Amino acid sequence: MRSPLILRRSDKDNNGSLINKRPPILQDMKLYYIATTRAMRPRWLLEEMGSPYELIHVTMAMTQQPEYCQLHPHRKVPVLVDDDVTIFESAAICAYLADKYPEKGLAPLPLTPTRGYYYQWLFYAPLTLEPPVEQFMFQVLPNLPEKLLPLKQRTHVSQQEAQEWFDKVCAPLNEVLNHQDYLVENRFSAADVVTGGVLLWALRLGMLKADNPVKVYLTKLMARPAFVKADEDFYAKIEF
Ligand SMILES: N[C@@H](CCC(=O)N[C@@H](CS)C(=O)NCC(=O)O)C(=O)O
Repeated sequence: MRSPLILRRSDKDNNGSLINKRPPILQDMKLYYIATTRAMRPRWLLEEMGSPYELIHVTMAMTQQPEYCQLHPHRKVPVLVDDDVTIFESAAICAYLADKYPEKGLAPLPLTPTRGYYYQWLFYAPLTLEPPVEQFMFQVLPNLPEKLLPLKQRTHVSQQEAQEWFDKVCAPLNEVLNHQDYLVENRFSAADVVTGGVLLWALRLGMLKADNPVKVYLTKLMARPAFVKADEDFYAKIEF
């Protein structure tokens, strides 16, 4: 299996420094996808970029095929295949896409102070905001298939504890969004897509109870045409 990010030989000049040989071609992109999952997040970002990509609908059964292991070591979605690069982890895919197409303006430039805040929220979403949402989900959807988390390990946090935990990790977001529309310098970025994807789960699980800045923020994100497109099959029947 290829490592997540491999530079091609042609990407380096004789001194070993990175050069941009040719503009990347978006048609090469393939997103391995199951509706309602975290795969919606990179799909939303691809829609924001407005360029063609191929959505490969897989089922949980298809991820059990031996070949799928070459795409994802834990047989999960999403996976992005971009020419000779294969990447898993939804937030990493979003970061990769935003950097690959800087002209789309979905990430602040590297080595700028703004980039630091962008990283902060990009990592906050899957590492700090999502865990209580996942725990809550395991309580309300106890039959959810998750290969890496056996049922017996899902019950250590009650629904109420997960809610309280979530409210706590939402507080810094409410603080920032109280005076700006987007997380990073008030400009829409891939960090909003990843955060919005987590908050979307929270909303649909009934965890966003108060009419606070986070809820207003999510409502605005959900009105974006790219979001609407990426969310179109939310009510599709999922095959396991
Ligand atoms: N941290 C990973 C999590 C990937 C993940 O757990 N994907 C879920 C769908 S949201 C999956 O494929 N679950 C199938 C299973 O575990 O059987 C990411 O953000 O991409």
